[in-house]
Amino acid sequence: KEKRLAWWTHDRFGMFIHWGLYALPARHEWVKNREQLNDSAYQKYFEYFNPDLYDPKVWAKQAKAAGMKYAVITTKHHEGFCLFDSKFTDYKATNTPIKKDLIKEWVEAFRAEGIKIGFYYSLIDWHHPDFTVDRSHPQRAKTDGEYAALNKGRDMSKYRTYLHNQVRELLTNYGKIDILWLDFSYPGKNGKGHEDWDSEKLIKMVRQLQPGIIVNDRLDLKEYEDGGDFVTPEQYKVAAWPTENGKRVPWETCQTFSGSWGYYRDETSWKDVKQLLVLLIESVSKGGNVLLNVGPTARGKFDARAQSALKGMGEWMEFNSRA
Ligand code: FUL
Repeated sequence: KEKRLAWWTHDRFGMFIHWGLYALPARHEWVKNREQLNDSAYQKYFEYFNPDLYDPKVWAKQAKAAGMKYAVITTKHHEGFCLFDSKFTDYKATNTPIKKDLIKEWVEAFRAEGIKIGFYYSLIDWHHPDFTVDRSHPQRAKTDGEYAALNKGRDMSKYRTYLHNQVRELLTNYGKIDILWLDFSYPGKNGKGHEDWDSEKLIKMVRQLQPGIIVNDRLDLKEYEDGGDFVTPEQYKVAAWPTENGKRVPWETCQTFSGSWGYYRDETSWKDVKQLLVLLIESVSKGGNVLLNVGPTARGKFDARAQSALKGMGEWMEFNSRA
């Protein structure tokens, strides 16, 4: 594990990218859930998804100039929409007006800049017809009877197969992948995420398909032999090097510029460059990594506030001799 993590521990600083249909409403990547939108209300974002200004080469240059050495992009977030071309769904970028596998171009552009490649993939899926409707689903109900009616005909084992198939595609069709960042925000039905997703089998497949890949800790496999390679404290400044059973563990804090992960146009709580640098320095000084998130706009650009924050960090990096 230490050997696998050596480059990552050395590199310390990466870019997170949350991009999906939620960039269109531009008010949080959880918008479907928060506003309890059903599939047909959400469909317009699919029909109008057309990032005409998308040029991942520009993103990659901006990441590199900021001193970032790896990047992790949402291939699918909780909304279920796939930025990549998958055989197992129609709910993907190739079927929107942009008509392209956006992940393919992204991988090529970031690799060309020498940036390591990471895929985020959501274990949760608010679009898949077999995914269980529970209290954390956009279609949540009020009574047990209503839940039973909503879940009639839904078969989580079919979703599980879909999820395994898609992870296999991601780890087969895009060359060497350096990081897999799986995400649940709530631990599945009855708090048994690892059963819903068959996480044990999943991580075995991942290791087999991409020897050398590093995987985060969100598979709900805490008590298992292989629960992933590093822990992922989210949105807080870690006060001391985190430990498990008295041993220091590898960790990475993921952080946003403002609050949401997806593009949120009207958010005004943006951190300034000094806050971001302090976050980075404090994290590194306690043995951690920082994965700093950008939520690109629906047209495929980084917001001007993100660009200037990245530039500010890059100036500091250059001054401190980080190539
Ligand atoms: C959370 C998700 O629910 C957020 O939307 C975001 O992706 C964050 C990194 O992980 O659990």
